[in-house]
Amino acid sequence: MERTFAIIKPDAFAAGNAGKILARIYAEGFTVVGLKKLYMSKVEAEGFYYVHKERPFFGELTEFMSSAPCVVMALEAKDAIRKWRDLMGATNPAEAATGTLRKEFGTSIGENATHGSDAPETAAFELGYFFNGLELL
Ligand code: 3AN
Repeated sequence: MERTFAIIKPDAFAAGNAGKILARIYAEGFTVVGLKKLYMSKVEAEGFYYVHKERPFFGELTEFMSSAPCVVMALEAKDAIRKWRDLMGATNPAEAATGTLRKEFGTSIGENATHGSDAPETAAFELGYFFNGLELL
């Protein structure tokens, strides 16, 4: 079993799509180990996306992620990191495959409904950034 970190981003949460996304998560066989709504500050968003700090969209990305509440989750499954990224689809919703979450709920490359860790090291960092050990029992 593997754990990954996921976000229902501010666009999807504000649009009322959290329930539909959670239904897909359960239908695909993930165990929801941790789940909470939070309203990230700009500084918290900058810390979370630290690896992207040199990218041209860093300001836009962290503004967006701190613009409204989101839902953060710890998901468990066999091969959870890949499985969740497959379910999300391509970063750009316009290029995401039919049936993926970003295709269905995303509206642009920035406002793309969901986030997922891209490797075991980033999953460990991201899970620890938003959850403490007791919250993931
Ligand atoms: P992914 O989330 O699919 O791993 P990355 O790592 O390329 O994608 O991008 C990190 C975050 O930055 C994503 N959440 C995405 O929404 C955002 N992002 C990527 N490219 C752009 C862009 N050109 N403009 C605005 N936001 C972007």
